[in-house]
Amino acid sequence: MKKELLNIALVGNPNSGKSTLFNALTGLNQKTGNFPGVTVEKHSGRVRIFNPRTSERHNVNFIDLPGTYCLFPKSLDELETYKAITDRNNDEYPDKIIVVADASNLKRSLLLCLQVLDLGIPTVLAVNMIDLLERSNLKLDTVRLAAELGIPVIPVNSRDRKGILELKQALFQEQVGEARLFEKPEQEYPELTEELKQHTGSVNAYQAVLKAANYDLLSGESEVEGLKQILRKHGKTPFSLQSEESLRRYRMIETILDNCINQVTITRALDFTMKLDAVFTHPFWGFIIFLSVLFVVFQSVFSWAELPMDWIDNGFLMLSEQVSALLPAGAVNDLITQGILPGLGGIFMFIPQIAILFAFIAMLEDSGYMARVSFIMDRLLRKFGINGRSVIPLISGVACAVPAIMSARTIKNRKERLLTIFVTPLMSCSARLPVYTLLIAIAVPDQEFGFMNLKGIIMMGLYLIGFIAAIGTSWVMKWLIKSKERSYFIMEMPVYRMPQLRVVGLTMVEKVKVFIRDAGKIIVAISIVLWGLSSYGPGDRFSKIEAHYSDAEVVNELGEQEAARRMSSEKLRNSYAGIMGKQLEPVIAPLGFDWKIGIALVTSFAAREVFVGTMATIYGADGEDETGATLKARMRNDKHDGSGLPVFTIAASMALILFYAFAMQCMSTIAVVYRETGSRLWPVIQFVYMGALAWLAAFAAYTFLS
Ligand SMILES: Nc1nc2c(ncn2[C@@H]2O[C@H](COP(=O)(O)OP(=O)(O)OP(=O)(O)O)[C@@H](O)[C@H]2O)c(=O)[nH]1
Ligand SMILES: [Mg+2]
Repeated sequence: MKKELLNIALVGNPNSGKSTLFNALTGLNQKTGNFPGVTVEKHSGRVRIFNPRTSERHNVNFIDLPGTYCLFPKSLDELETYKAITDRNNDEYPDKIIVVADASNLKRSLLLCLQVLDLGIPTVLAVNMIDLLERSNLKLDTVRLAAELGIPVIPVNSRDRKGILELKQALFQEQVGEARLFEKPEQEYPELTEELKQHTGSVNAYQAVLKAANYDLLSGESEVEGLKQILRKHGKTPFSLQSEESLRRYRMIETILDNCINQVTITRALDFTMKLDAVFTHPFWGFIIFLSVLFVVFQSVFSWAELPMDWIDNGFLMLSEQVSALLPAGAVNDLITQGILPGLGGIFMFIPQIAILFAFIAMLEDSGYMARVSFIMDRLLRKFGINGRSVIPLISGVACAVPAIMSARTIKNRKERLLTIFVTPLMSCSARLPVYTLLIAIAVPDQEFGFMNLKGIIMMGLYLIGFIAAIGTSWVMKWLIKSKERSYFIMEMPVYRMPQLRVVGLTMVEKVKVFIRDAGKIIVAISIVLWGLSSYGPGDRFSKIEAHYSDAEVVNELGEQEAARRMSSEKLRNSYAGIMGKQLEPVIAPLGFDWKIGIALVTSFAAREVFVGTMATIYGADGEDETGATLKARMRNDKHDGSGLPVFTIAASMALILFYAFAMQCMSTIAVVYRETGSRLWPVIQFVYMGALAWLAAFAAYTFLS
């Protein structure tokens, strides 16, 4: 019987260290960060745990949940937690719960803890961040607290993995399961409770009352109607039930804590935090510091990555040459050395930039600075229909729109949440980075202004343009969506912490792995298809071209090299891919794009970064004379068919950059918007809107600059 799977859920206030503890318990690598609302979805992980009492091993499924302040959920992430621990029909309904409390914020943590205890699920209290208490003068009597609550209370430090073993053992202590109940609805309002118990079919009185206090979250029409009537009959509302209960609980908690804590002083961490915040959240200096932080990030992404990027780029070139010499000449050789390897090389050279970008974001998140940015941006964003809560989705959008859109779950106001979801994909994500970098390298000259680099400045400008487009769009949209909900911004400011090298390093490695895997997969597939499409053409076009250019007279006139070059570029133009690109020309010619760019636009609809791989494949298939030249050089030397003018002029490159800045070229984002809004309309509007914006911006840039 003991062999079956035990579900153990981690429940606690936001930012109390649940995910850190989850990682310590399971050895997994869930995302953590020093601001409330990091986890917005439940995650689980299985391990075997040794029970010292019976010497048996148990299969345990630990469940990490989004943070919540109490069991009266106000946002989607809190609702997820509420459902996970109150809905008996869910697969992972917990057999036991670990309440994770932040030791420096015990009072508030205990409110949730008492509510959980009254649900009647066996519970252990983990008092986390005990290191913060130890550093201050505060003494917590955990033995006494355990006696007051009737459950095991284990001090832990999840960050340094202290107390984890004790916590695991406590899960199997006798005491678990004999907790005392705190709310007594049967005494408080006997008749109401009895009716609610009957109506909901719940044996536990508190669960019945909780359901009534949250009836607006239920979906069953008839059940809700019934609950409404019962409450009306007894002169109660969900709000009155919620506030009366919280008041009673806080009174109890005061007494409990008086007995367990010896002295209340400000902790040193808090003191330090207050001093830093005087500057970081200052209405003027706060902004200046934020802008400087951004500046340093972009300059570093650009300059530190330059050297390793060149190494990777050249490494792949050498690899192609080696492989080409090794394999027998023929179609397979061409496919690998002109299709797949250039495609992969084109994208893998961006690993250094992606790694640096993610390392910076991880540091901002882990230090607690992100919450301050939300605070200083709140006033500004309000004018545009969103608020400080939207900062986290917007800034995470710089890494990737998919998790960023999910993090909008913490936004309580529905309208603000929709607006945030709508505009987040306009922020420049890391998939745009390769496209920008390549095009900037082609179009922008190397120039230093003191310690600043022109390319870095343009890159930063592009991020700024993304942000301006996002808030501008939000400003327009705010007039279109109706809402009567009040908007407010409450976010707890966590104490500052030194970012952990391990967390930053792991995030970096993890993100690079995902990037290589995801991009690698699509790029190999697309390179193969694209190579096929660009190496073959309809009918006898190819054989005619070959015949023409192998004619002795033509070869004599042009010279051997030039004839070969013209032949392959003629072939590409007449290949299936070339014909496809040509068909697009009427739409994209006004933007200064030729048919080769047209091909890249088509392939990168699945994901933007495919642009670079496609360019590498196309320019690999074109022009024999330049083998050994990098993609950058080949693109820079490319000429328009008729006029012989360069393809990648400043005007056309800028137009292309802006197109990629605004167009919605990401399947994963479309899918996640659909999932998070539960509507097909939103992703469709977003796709059309961003496409139109992209076209117009590119058109304006091209017309203006040329
Ligand atoms: N000093 C100290 N810091 C900790 C400890 N446990 C976690 N932290 C830090 O607290 C912050 C929050 O940790 P998370 O694990 O993301 O918190 P969470 O409860 O999962 O937060 P949400 O998912 O937002 O609800 C991180 O910066 C952790 O490094 C601890 O025992 N001591
Ligand atoms: Mg978490």
